[in-house]
Amino acid sequence: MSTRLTVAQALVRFLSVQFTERDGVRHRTVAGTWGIFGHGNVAGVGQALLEAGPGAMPYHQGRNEQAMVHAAVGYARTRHGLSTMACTTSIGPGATNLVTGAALATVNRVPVLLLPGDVFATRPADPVLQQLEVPWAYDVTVNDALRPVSRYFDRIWRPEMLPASLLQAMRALTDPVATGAVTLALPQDVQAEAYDWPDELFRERVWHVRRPVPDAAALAEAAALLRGARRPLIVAGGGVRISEAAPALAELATATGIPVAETQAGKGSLPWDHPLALGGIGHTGSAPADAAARAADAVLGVGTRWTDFTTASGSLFAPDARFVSLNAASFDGHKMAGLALVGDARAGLTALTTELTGHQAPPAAYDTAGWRAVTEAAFGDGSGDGPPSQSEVIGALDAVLHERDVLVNAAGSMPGDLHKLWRSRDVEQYHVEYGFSCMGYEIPAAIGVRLAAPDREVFALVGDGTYLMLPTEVVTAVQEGVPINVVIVQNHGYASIGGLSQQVGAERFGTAYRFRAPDGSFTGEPLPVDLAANAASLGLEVFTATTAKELRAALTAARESPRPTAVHVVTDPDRPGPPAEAWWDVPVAEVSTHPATREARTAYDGARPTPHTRPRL
Ligand SMILES: Cc1ncc(C[n+]2csc(CCOP(=O)(O)OP(=O)(O)O)c2C)c(N)n1
Ligand SMILES: [Mg+2]
Repeated sequence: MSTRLTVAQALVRFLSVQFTERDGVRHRTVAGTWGIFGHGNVAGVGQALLEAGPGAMPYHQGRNEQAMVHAAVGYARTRHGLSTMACTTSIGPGATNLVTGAALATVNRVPVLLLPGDVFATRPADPVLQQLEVPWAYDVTVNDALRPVSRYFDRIWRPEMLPASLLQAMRALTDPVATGAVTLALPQDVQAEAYDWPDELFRERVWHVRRPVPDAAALAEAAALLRGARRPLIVAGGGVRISEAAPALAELATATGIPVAETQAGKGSLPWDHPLALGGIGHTGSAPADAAARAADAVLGVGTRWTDFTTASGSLFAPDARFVSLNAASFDGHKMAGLALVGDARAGLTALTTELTGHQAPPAAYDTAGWRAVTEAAFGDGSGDGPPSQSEVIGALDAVLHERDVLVNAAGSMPGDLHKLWRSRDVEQYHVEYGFSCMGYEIPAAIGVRLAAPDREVFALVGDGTYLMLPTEVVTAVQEGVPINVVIVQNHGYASIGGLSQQVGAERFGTAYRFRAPDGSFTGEPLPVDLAANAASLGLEVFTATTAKELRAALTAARESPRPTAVHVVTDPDRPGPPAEAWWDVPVAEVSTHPATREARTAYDGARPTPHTRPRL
C-alpha cells in the first residue's frame, strides 16, 4: 500500500509519528516546527504544515531564523534532548541565518532539526532568486555552509532519497553522542513534488535512547584510582543534566565523601547548599572549587568537555593529577590524558557507587563558609538606594526567584558572575549556554524553555548589547502569550569585553556604546537608547528599577504578571563582581607602539602559567 503525498507532506507526516523513549517514558521526538516562509519553503513545508494541522505538527512563527534554532535548543535542553523542534526556512539568507544556531546546537550536543529550503533540483532557470552560484562547483549552495556545523547533513535532490535520510536524521537526533544540528536541505521544487510513499514510512516509530554502562575493567581501574586518592574531586558537566543523573551524582558523592565542583553546563547538578557542593570550577569558579581542583590528585569528570574555562586554560590542575572521564562520547572521555569511562552518566555513576562501596575519601575541608560570605556580600541586602551592581542584580534574582524558576543566560559579563555566585536550587534552574556563549540565545531560548516546561517561570537575563543583537522573538512571546520575563541589564556597551580589552592593553577600543568624541573614539556621552521603551513598543509589560530595592519589587511584579514582561535596570559599572580565581589565556600583542599594550604584555608574560603535559594513566 502506498500514499501519494508531496515530499514536504511526507516529511511532516513522518515527523508527526516519531517518538523517543528512555527509561520507559515516551516523548514526541519533534514536538513542533518553527518557521519563517519565503519562496523556498512556502509551497512545500509551509503547505505541508497547513495540510497536517496543529494536532499533527504545531507551528510557531519566528522573526529570525537564528532565534528559531535557539528556541528549539532551549526547548530540547529542557527536555534533556528527548524531544526537540524543527526549523523550516526559505533558501538563501533564511537558510544562512541558521548557521550560528546550528553551531550552538552542535557545540552543546543538543538536537535540533533544520529544514532549510534549497535551490531547484530540476534547474529550470538558474539562478533562482537568492541562489549562490559557484562557477567551479555547480552543485554547491549556501546550505553547504551548514555541513561543518551539522552532525548529520543531507540534501534531498529526489523524492526517493527521503526515507533513508529521514531514518538517519532520526538516528542522529536521538543519539546523545551523535546529536546536534541535523540538517535536511530541501530543494524548492522537490518539496512540492508528489510521490507514492510506502505506508511503512508512516508507521509509528520509537527511538530508544540507551544507557550504556562503561566497560567493567575500566570501571574497576577507575575505582582503584579513586580509592587510592588523597584528594579526589568530581567535576560535574552538562552530561549530568542530559542523562538526568543528578540523583546518582548526589548518591556517589554522599556515599564516598568526594566533593563536587561544577562546570557552566553542569552547574546545579547538586543543590548549592549540599554539604559536598563546592560551586563553579575554573576561570569563573568559586574559591573553594578552585582550591579543591588545585589540590586534587584524582579527578572524576562526568559529562564534561573540559573546555578552557573549566581547566583555567590548562593551568588549574596539578601536572600529576590523574583523570577519569565518564562521558557518553569517547571523544570527550579520552581528554586530559585520562582513563575513559565511555557510557551514560547515570549508569556510570551508579556502577561506580557500587564499585566504591565502603570507601570513604580522606576528609578535606574547603572554605565553603568563606565563599558563602563572599556571595552574600556581593548580593547585598537589597536596601541600596543607588544603581545596583551586577552582583546585586543577581542577588535580587536570588531573593525573588522560586525554586523551580529558570534563569537563562549565555554571553557578556553575566555568565561569569552567575557561575561564581548563583545558588542553584533545582537542577533545571541554571540554564546558561556557555558552550558557544552566543549573544542572542537568551530570549528565544527562554521561550523554548517555557514551552517545554509551562509550569516554570523563566527569566532571560540579557545585557544591553545582547538585547540589541536579537530582541526579535519578544514579539513571538507576545503573539503566543508565552509569559517569559526579560531582565535587561543596561551598562552602555560590552562591559565584559571592555574589561578584557583593558586587561590585554587594547584600551576598551570599540566596546562602549557612546557617541564619538572629537578625537574620533567612542568615548563621548552614552547613547540615548531607551531599551525599556523599546521593549514596551514590542508588546512587553515593562517594569523599570533604578535601585536595588526597586529591582526586587520590579522582579516580583514581573514574576507575578501573567504577561510576558521586561525588567529594565541600569547597573553601576564601578562595582564589579568578585575577581577571577583562576587564569584564562587570552594572548596579548607581543609588539606594540601603545604603552598600555606593552604593559599588558609584560603582565601577561609574568602571569602566564608554564604549560605542562599530562602523564598517561
Ligand atoms: C554573537 C556573539 N557575538 C560576539 C560575541 C563576543 N562577546 C562576548 S560578550 C560580548 C558583549 C556582550 O555585551 P552585553 O550583552 O551588553 O553584556 P555585558 O558585557 O555588558 O555584560 C561580546 C561582543 C558573542 N559572545 N556572541
Ligand atoms: Mg552591556
